Amino acid sequence: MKILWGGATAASQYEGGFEEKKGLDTQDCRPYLPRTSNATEETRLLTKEKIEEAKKTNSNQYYPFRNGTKGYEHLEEDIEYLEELGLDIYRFSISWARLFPNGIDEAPSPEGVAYYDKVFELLVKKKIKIFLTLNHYALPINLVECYGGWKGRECIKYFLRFVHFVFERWGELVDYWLPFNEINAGYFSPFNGVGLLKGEDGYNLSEVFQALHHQFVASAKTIRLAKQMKLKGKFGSMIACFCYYPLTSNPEDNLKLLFEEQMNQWYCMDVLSKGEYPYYSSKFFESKNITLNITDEDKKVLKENTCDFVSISFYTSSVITVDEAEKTAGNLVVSTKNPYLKASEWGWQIDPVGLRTSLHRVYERYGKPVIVSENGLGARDVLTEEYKIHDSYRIDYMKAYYEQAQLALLDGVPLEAFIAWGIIDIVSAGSCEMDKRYGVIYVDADNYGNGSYKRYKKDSFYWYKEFIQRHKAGGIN
Ligand code: BGP
Repeated sequence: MKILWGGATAASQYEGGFEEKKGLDTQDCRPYLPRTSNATEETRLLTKEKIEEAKKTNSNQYYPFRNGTKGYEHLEEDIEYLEELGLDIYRFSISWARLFPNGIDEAPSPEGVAYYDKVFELLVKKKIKIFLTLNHYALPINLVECYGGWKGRECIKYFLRFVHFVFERWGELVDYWLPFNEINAGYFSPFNGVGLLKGEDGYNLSEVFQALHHQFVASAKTIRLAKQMKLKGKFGSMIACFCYYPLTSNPEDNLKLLFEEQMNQWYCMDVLSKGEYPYYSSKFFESKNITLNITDEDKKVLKENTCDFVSISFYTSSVITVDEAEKTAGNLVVSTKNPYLKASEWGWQIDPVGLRTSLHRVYERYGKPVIVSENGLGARDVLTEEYKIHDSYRIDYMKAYYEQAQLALLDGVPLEAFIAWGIIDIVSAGSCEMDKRYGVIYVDADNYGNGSYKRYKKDSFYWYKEFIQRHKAGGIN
């Protein structure tokens, strides 16, 4: 078995093209705030007032997701870079608000349809396989205002309308489908994940879990629709995966780890993969006074439409302790520092071996093919006067993680694809910065949207290209 090597972007972080009759979505309302210790938190916790500000035409905030990295304008050139890299597979997402600006529109916007027609046409022409994320965080803001985001059951109906159109138009062209990006983010980052606004007392957990329930049902109904329409692609679920370690051998650390891992990491995938709520969820709901509206029809649709493959984003691992300990940042979460690991400038602890362990854990738990749908190093790159980017740190990172992924395959984990995150530089989902770059292709833009937006190949571009070629020729590198 050979791993498909890929690269990914997400519509809100990459496309831009805000003026092209696209509807306003949740990501378009997040301003860039210069980073202080809590700036990233600030920008992820949107309130009604902040949305009002974002809707003003004369707001003096800069909203970076409205520009992305101007993929809308650079599409053909970018896909040529992907072809030159030799990518087997490209993961991208469709912007719901580009197709259905208000989320509830009867018919899609012709401009949006024309843009995605072009994306699919180019990828098919270049023979690059397609991994399509139907919803990568961004939700039309109208659905937040009318229904409170995914806590409103109505979102299921409108999501299915959007999905039905995508299936009819491009359904035959997609190899792998993902209804929701990092679905567990709905729990630890409710604005990003399920479009909930933060009230004065924070988030109401019943609403958070009701919203997640609606996404589970939407995901299962998406799979049911695909079966009815006899689509050929495989359907997956995806979580942000962390590989938890207890800080010490104190049994209390280990027990706490078990509970954190269940609710933070496995919960959503347990539902989507096994088709029912896991045994541990009732006790958790009871302890937090969470009440949910789950109908018999919901239960049936979940049971009958589980996913075909499981996928993870893996950047960093987490450490759990019942005691006070030094903290560091992670993918939309805060974790305890691991004394054995180095971290990126953004505090994300680098743990390639943790990836191998996690691939085992995921396969052993679900017994389904596995995909790494995101991995990469967010780093500050320098464009030299000769227009070069010497990112040896990124090459080291990629080598280390890719080696562990291949070892997991040799161990027997059916790893079908490994997809490098942000293959072309894009705006950071967590911190809204341009400075935090993942790409092997550099985009000349800064945190405030200044720059030529020209593309340049980084040293890692040449490294990845050779790696893929070696892999095509002989399997394991
Ligand atoms: C995941 C998201 C991506 C992405 C990545 C890196 O949570 O699915 O959208 O951006 O993490 O995170 P960041 O951009 O915050 O560095």
